[in-house]
Amino acid sequence: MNEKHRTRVSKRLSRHLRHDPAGLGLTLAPGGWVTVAELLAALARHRFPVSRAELDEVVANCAKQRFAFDETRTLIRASQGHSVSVDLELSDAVPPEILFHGTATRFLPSIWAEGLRPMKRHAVHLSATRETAWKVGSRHGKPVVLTVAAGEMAACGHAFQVSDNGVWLTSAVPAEFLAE
Ligand code: HQG
Repeated sequence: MNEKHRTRVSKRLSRHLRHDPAGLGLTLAPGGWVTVAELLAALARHRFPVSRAELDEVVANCAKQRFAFDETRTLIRASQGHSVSVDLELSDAVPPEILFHGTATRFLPSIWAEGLRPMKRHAVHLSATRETAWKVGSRHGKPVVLTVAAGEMAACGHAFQVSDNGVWLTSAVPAEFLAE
């Protein structure tokens, strides 16, 4: 499989496992899981055939580890990034003292006014490193990295979870916990 095709398959998986399972006639089970067999059958029905070996290759080669199998390797899910309402059934975790959020400068006025909101996703996504946050912010325009006082937030009762691929999730970040 060449890289171009891997990227096509990965984008298609993101679309259906994060945003539009119904477009393939799928429903995400609790945890965000679908069975691999149903996913592959649905993709084939929609003229996008992917073999099990190709799926394994895409999951293994994704630099951001966007997708994960369960321990039986019969279920698959997106590790984060969902816009459909989903309970990933992740346990609450104690965040590091500081986390980072990369965004575009044009969003700052609104962010200072109302804090970070999940917007179209099910949670606010936070990065463990400034570098990753910078890359995330660059996707939206002129990047800026905000620091999030995650330790203080946790002490105030805000819950955090960490996805299988190391992205920190929380439902909202009030502006008082943010700094530029
Ligand atoms: C911004 C990628 C105005 C927020 C990445 C962001 C990540 C506000 C944008 C994952 C706001 C939403 C998620 C407010 C937040 N007013 N703008 N109150 N609150 N925003 O794409 O965090 O490559 O939904 O700052 O690596 O950029 O897809 O979220 O700029 O982990 O695997 O609204 O997606 O992963 O944008 O990215 P997004 P995100 P993948």
